[in-house]
Amino acid sequence: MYFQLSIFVTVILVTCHAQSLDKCAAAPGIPGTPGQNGVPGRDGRDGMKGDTGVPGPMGPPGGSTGPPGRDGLTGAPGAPGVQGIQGMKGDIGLPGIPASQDDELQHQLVHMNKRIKKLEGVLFLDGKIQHVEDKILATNGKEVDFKTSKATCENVGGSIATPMNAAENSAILTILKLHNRYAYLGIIEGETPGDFQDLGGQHVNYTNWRKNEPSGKGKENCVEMFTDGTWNDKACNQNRLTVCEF
Ligand SMILES: [Ca+2]
Repeated sequence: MYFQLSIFVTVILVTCHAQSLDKCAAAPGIPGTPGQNGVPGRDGRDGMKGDTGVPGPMGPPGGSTGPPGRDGLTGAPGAPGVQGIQGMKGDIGLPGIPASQDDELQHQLVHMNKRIKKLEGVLFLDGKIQHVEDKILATNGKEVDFKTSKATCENVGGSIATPMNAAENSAILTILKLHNRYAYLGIIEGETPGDFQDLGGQHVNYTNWRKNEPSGKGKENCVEMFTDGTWNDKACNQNRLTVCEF
Protein backbone atom coordinates (compact mmCIF):
# COMPACT_ATOMS: atom_id res chain seq x y z
CA MET A 1 0.00 0.00 0.00
CA TYR A 2 2.69 2.41 1.09
CA PHE A 3 4.65 1.41 -1.98
CA GLN A 4 1.78 2.32 -4.35
CA LEU A 5 1.25 5.75 -2.71
CA SER A 6 5.00 6.53 -3.08
CA ILE A 7 4.92 5.74 -6.75
CA PHE A 8 1.83 8.00 -7.21
CA VAL A 9 3.57 10.98 -5.43
CA THR A 10 6.73 10.45 -7.43
CA VAL A 11 4.85 10.41 -10.73
CA ILE A 12 3.04 13.67 -9.82
CA LEU A 13 6.29 15.37 -8.80
CA VAL A 14 8.09 14.29 -11.96
CA THR A 15 5.19 15.36 -14.19
CA CYS A 16 4.89 18.75 -12.48
CA HIS A 17 8.67 19.31 -12.54
CA ALA A 18 8.73 18.77 -16.26
CA GLN A 19 6.19 21.61 -16.88
CA SER A 20 6.12 25.34 -16.18
CA LEU A 21 5.57 26.31 -12.52
CA ASP A 22 2.49 28.39 -13.51
CA LYS A 23 0.67 25.40 -14.82
CA CYS A 24 1.44 23.06 -12.02
CA ALA A 25 -1.75 22.32 -9.94
CA ALA A 26 -1.38 21.66 -6.20
CA ALA A 27 -2.36 18.22 -4.96
CA PRO A 28 -5.22 18.04 -2.31
CA GLY A 29 -4.03 17.33 1.18
CA ILE A 30 -5.22 14.59 3.45
CA PRO A 31 -8.50 15.60 5.39
CA GLY A 32 -7.90 16.37 9.03
CA THR A 33 -9.71 14.69 11.92
CA PRO A 34 -13.21 16.18 13.01
CA GLY A 35 -13.11 18.79 15.80
CA GLN A 36 -14.76 18.31 19.23
CA ASN A 37 -18.38 19.59 19.92
CA GLY A 38 -18.60 23.14 21.34
CA VAL A 39 -20.31 23.97 24.72
CA PRO A 40 -24.22 24.38 24.63
CA GLY A 41 -25.55 27.90 23.75
CA ARG A 42 -27.62 30.00 26.23
CA ASP A 43 -31.44 29.64 26.43
CA GLY A 44 -33.40 31.87 24.01
CA ARG A 45 -36.06 34.42 25.19
CA ASP A 46 -39.64 33.28 26.14
CA GLY A 47 -41.95 32.77 23.15
CA MET A 48 -45.53 34.32 22.75
CA LYS A 49 -48.36 32.96 24.90
CA GLY A 50 -50.11 30.01 23.22
CA ASP A 51 -53.92 29.49 22.76
CA THR A 52 -55.99 27.94 25.53
CA GLY A 53 -55.98 24.18 25.20
CA VAL A 54 -59.15 22.05 24.94
CA PRO A 55 -60.71 20.98 28.28
CA GLY A 56 -59.24 17.84 29.63
CA PRO A 57 -61.34 14.70 30.30
CA MET A 58 -63.41 14.46 33.45
CA GLY A 59 -61.35 13.19 36.34
CA PRO A 60 -62.15 10.07 38.37
CA PRO A 61 -65.04 10.28 40.91
CA GLY A 62 -64.31 11.11 44.47
CA GLY A 63 -63.26 14.76 44.16
CA SER A 64 -64.81 17.43 46.41
CA THR A 65 -67.80 19.54 45.14
CA GLY A 66 -66.82 22.74 43.40
CA PRO A 67 -68.21 26.19 44.31
CA PRO A 68 -71.85 27.00 43.14
CA GLY A 69 -72.21 28.29 39.56
CA ARG A 70 -73.70 31.70 38.71
CA ASP A 71 -77.52 32.20 38.55
CA GLY A 72 -79.15 31.17 35.21
CA LEU A 73 -81.44 33.41 33.07
CA THR A 74 -84.92 34.31 34.39
CA GLY A 75 -87.51 31.69 33.34
CA ALA A 76 -90.92 32.36 31.60
CA PRO A 77 -93.89 33.29 33.89
CA GLY A 78 -95.79 30.31 35.20
CA ALA A 79 -99.50 29.57 34.47
CA PRO A 80 -102.12 31.43 36.62
CA GLY A 81 -103.03 29.65 39.79
CA VAL A 82 -106.52 28.31 40.49
CA GLN A 83 -109.06 30.73 41.93
CA GLY A 84 -109.15 30.84 45.67
CA ILE A 85 -112.17 30.02 47.80
CA GLN A 86 -114.69 32.82 48.27
CA GLY A 87 -114.25 34.62 51.54
CA MET A 88 -116.87 34.75 54.25
CA LYS A 89 -119.63 37.31 54.15
CA GLY A 90 -118.71 40.48 55.97
CA ASP A 91 -120.63 42.03 58.84
CA ILE A 92 -123.65 44.21 58.12
CA GLY A 93 -122.74 47.87 58.11
CA LEU A 94 -124.21 50.52 60.33
CA PRO A 95 -127.71 51.73 59.35
CA GLY A 96 -127.69 54.81 57.13
CA ILE A 97 -129.94 57.84 57.27
CA PRO A 98 -133.37 57.35 55.59
CA ALA A 99 -133.43 59.09 52.20
CA SER A 100 -136.30 61.29 53.35
CA GLN A 101 -134.14 62.62 56.20
CA ASP A 102 -130.96 62.98 54.16
CA ASP A 103 -130.90 66.71 53.52
CA GLU A 104 -127.96 66.51 51.14
CA LEU A 105 -129.65 63.79 49.04
CA GLN A 106 -132.95 65.66 48.97
CA HIS A 107 -131.16 68.80 47.85
CA GLN A 108 -129.50 66.90 44.99
CA LEU A 109 -132.82 65.34 43.88
CA VAL A 110 -134.53 68.72 43.74
CA HIS A 111 -131.61 70.09 41.74
CA MET A 112 -131.72 67.15 39.29
CA ASN A 113 -135.49 67.47 38.76
CA LYS A 114 -135.14 71.15 37.97
CA ARG A 115 -132.32 70.39 35.58
CA ILE A 116 -134.34 67.69 33.75
CA LYS A 117 -137.34 70.01 33.42
CA LYS A 118 -135.11 72.63 31.86
CA LEU A 119 -133.72 70.13 29.34
CA GLU A 120 -137.23 68.95 28.46
CA GLY A 121 -138.19 72.57 27.87
CA VAL A 122 -135.26 73.02 25.48
CA LEU A 123 -136.20 69.89 23.52
CA PHE A 124 -139.89 70.75 23.46
CA LEU A 125 -139.14 74.29 22.24
CA ASP A 126 -137.29 72.84 19.25
CA GLY A 127 -140.07 70.32 18.52
CA LYS A 128 -137.80 67.40 19.45
CA ILE A 129 -140.19 65.96 22.02
CA GLN A 130 -143.83 65.95 23.07
CA HIS A 131 -144.77 64.96 26.59
CA VAL A 132 -148.08 63.84 27.91
CA GLU A 133 -148.41 62.87 31.56
CA ASP A 134 -145.47 60.53 32.19
CA LYS A 135 -144.77 59.74 28.55
CA ILE A 136 -142.25 61.51 26.36
CA LEU A 137 -142.69 61.11 22.60
CA ALA A 138 -140.00 61.75 20.02
CA THR A 139 -139.04 60.97 16.42
CA ASN A 140 -135.75 60.61 14.56
CA GLY A 141 -137.43 61.98 11.42
CA LYS A 142 -136.85 58.77 9.45
CA GLU A 143 -139.42 56.74 7.51
CA VAL A 144 -139.00 52.97 7.67
CA ASP A 145 -141.18 49.85 7.77
CA PHE A 146 -142.92 48.71 10.95
CA LYS A 147 -140.30 46.13 11.93
CA THR A 148 -137.43 48.62 11.63
CA SER A 149 -139.35 51.36 13.38
CA LYS A 150 -140.12 49.04 16.31
CA ALA A 151 -136.48 47.94 16.57
CA THR A 152 -135.23 51.53 16.38
CA CYS A 153 -137.30 52.54 19.39
CA GLU A 154 -136.36 49.45 21.41
CA ASN A 155 -132.66 49.97 20.71
CA VAL A 156 -132.78 53.32 22.50
CA GLY A 157 -134.74 52.06 25.49
CA GLY A 158 -138.21 53.06 24.32
CA SER A 159 -141.03 51.48 22.34
CA ILE A 160 -142.97 52.44 19.24
CA ALA A 161 -145.64 55.02 20.16
CA THR A 162 -148.89 53.42 21.36
CA PRO A 163 -151.66 55.88 22.28
CA MET A 164 -153.68 54.72 25.29
CA ASN A 165 -156.06 57.68 25.32
CA ALA A 166 -157.03 60.82 23.41
CA ALA A 167 -154.32 62.94 25.06
CA GLU A 168 -151.56 60.57 23.96
CA ASN A 169 -153.09 60.31 20.48
CA SER A 170 -153.00 64.10 20.29
CA ALA A 171 -149.34 64.29 21.36
CA ILE A 172 -148.37 61.82 18.60
CA LEU A 173 -150.47 63.78 16.12
CA THR A 174 -148.48 66.94 16.96
CA ILE A 175 -145.29 65.20 15.81
CA LEU A 176 -146.94 63.91 12.62
CA LYS A 177 -148.11 67.39 11.72
CA LEU A 178 -144.63 68.86 12.30
CA HIS A 179 -143.20 66.34 9.81
CA ASN A 180 -146.34 66.05 7.63
CA ARG A 181 -145.96 62.25 7.63
CA TYR A 182 -148.00 59.23 8.70
CA ALA A 183 -146.62 56.94 11.40
CA TYR A 184 -147.05 53.32 12.45
CA LEU A 185 -148.41 52.79 15.95
CA GLY A 186 -147.43 50.04 18.39
CA ILE A 187 -150.61 48.13 17.56
CA ILE A 188 -150.95 44.98 15.43
CA GLU A 189 -153.74 42.66 14.40
CA GLY A 190 -154.06 39.46 16.38
CA GLU A 191 -154.83 36.01 15.02
CA THR A 192 -158.51 36.91 14.92
CA PRO A 193 -159.09 39.45 12.09
CA GLY A 194 -160.24 42.77 13.47
CA ASP A 195 -158.74 42.07 16.92
CA PHE A 196 -156.04 44.72 17.37
CA GLN A 197 -153.60 44.41 20.24
CA ASP A 198 -150.72 46.33 21.75
CA LEU A 199 -147.23 44.78 21.46
CA GLY A 200 -147.74 43.05 24.80
CA GLY A 201 -150.62 41.06 23.29
CA GLN A 202 -153.36 42.99 25.12
CA HIS A 203 -156.53 43.96 23.25
CA VAL A 204 -156.59 47.76 22.86
CA ASN A 205 -159.50 49.57 24.46
CA TYR A 206 -158.80 53.00 23.06
CA THR A 207 -159.05 53.32 19.26
CA ASN A 208 -159.49 56.20 16.80
CA TRP A 209 -160.30 54.47 13.51
CA ARG A 210 -161.13 56.54 10.46
CA LYS A 211 -164.59 55.95 9.05
CA ASN A 212 -164.90 52.49 7.40
CA GLU A 213 -161.64 51.29 9.01
CA PRO A 214 -160.30 48.80 9.84
CA SER A 215 -160.98 47.38 6.39
CA GLY A 216 -158.22 44.80 5.87
CA LYS A 217 -160.10 41.81 7.30
CA GLY A 218 -156.84 40.15 8.30
CA LYS A 219 -154.84 41.40 5.29
CA GLU A 220 -153.60 44.63 6.86
CA ASN A 221 -151.91 43.74 10.11
CA CYS A 222 -150.33 47.08 11.13
CA VAL A 223 -151.93 50.39 12.09
CA GLU A 224 -150.95 53.81 10.81
CA MET A 225 -152.01 57.23 12.05
CA PHE A 226 -152.94 59.87 9.49
CA THR A 227 -152.17 63.56 9.89
CA ASP A 228 -155.65 64.17 11.23
CA GLY A 229 -155.08 61.70 14.08
CA THR A 230 -157.36 58.94 12.75
CA TRP A 231 -156.18 55.35 12.30
CA ASN A 232 -156.10 52.95 9.37
CA ASP A 233 -155.11 49.30 9.29
CA LYS A 234 -152.26 48.96 6.78
CA ALA A 235 -149.69 46.46 5.46
CA CYS A 236 -146.51 46.52 7.62
CA ASN A 237 -144.02 47.02 4.78
CA GLN A 238 -144.67 50.69 4.02
CA ASN A 239 -142.25 53.45 5.02
CA ARG A 240 -143.68 55.50 7.88
CA LEU A 241 -142.26 58.06 10.31
CA THR A 242 -140.69 56.47 13.38
CA VAL A 243 -142.24 57.86 16.58
CA CYS A 244 -141.12 56.39 19.90
CA GLU A 245 -142.45 56.76 23.41
CA PHE A 246 -140.34 56.72 26.58
CA1 LIG B 1 -157.21 49.83 5.96
